[in-house]
Amino acid sequence: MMLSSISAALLLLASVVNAATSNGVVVTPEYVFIKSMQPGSAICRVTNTAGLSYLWNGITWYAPDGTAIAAKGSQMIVDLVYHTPTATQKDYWTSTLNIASVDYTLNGNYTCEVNYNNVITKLSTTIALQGCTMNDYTCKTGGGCVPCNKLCDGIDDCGDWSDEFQCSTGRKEKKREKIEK
Ligand SMILES: [Ca+2]
Repeated sequence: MMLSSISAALLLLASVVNAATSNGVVVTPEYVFIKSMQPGSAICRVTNTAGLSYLWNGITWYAPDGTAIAAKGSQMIVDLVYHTPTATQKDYWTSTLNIASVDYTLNGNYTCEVNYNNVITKLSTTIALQGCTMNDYTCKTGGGCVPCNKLCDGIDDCGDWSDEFQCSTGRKEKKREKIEK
């Protein structure tokens, strides 16, 4: 009994990791909240569903102003790493966007554009300094910011469930109690 409730809680935690997914492409996290002058990063992952050569190189990250990040110099760096298949999963690539230190000028939506087997997929992640605008909710733990439309949507965007607390329906509070037990 004890074990099953623990694994149920773990399953619930695993299902609330922020991620944007489309066409076998995943960008995590969907929101990156960081302190001023701290590094920020997000990962774009592409599963090799069509069995292409490991030499495939079809990931481009774009900065909020629309320029490809490879051309941006030392402040923003992207890589592309091939991961060999295992008995249980297909091979895949990851491209990590690393921003050495973030100031307000670097806040915004970063887009991972994937050209895989003639299908183009674009997924974004939002990188923002901590310290919220009037349109955001400030998380209780860590002070991250969550857009108001992410409040009470059943997803733990803050990481401490504070964006799912004190919701009028009470439905999400039940979910929160489950985790705490
Ligand atoms: Ca939420």
